[in-house]
Amino acid sequence: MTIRPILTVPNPILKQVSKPVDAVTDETRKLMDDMLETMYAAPGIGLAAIQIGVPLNVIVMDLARDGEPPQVKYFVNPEILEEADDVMPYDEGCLSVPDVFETIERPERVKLTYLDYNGERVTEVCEGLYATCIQHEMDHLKGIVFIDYLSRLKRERAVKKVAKAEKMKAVG
Ligand code: K1U
Ligand code: ZN
Repeated sequence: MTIRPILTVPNPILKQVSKPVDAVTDETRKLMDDMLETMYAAPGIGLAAIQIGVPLNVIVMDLARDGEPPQVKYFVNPEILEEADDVMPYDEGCLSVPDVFETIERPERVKLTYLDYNGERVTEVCEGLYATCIQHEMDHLKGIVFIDYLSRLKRERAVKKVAKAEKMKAVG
């Protein structure tokens, strides 16, 4: 498994719309393995393939808290079938916008269908953080980053903060 670099805003690749996967193959599984390793190393609780520069509809997630056994989930070609009218606010972060957290409201429950690691179809209802995280990750597949929901001022401030932190990292 390989840890791959995570793209950060304002990289234009993050704006790309990802494409469906034709079939879940060993190549797809290798991508998912690398994504999981990359997500754990960051560390994060979710990752979309476009965040490592691969424009495919693939997401990995593990919402287990410290000390809990892993709850790894793999999503290929996820689709939301239904969403609740009620919304839930959550202080979201994003590995592509490091050290920026903002409250975003999303439907608190969604019905989801996707292919798993073995290419089997799964349809389930998710709620709470699971619902928030899958919607955040599915936004990445559409080229949307959570700061796109903020005011222009807040978004530009977030992008500047990331650029400044990366400049500082580069000069050591
Ligand atoms: O960049 C990403 O898409 C991953 C992102 C997922 C997410 C977090 C919160 C709300 C919605 C989606 C992250 O994982 S940010 C890092 C994070 O939340 C975290 C990191 C370590 C421990 C616990 C949480
Ligand atoms: Zn994100």
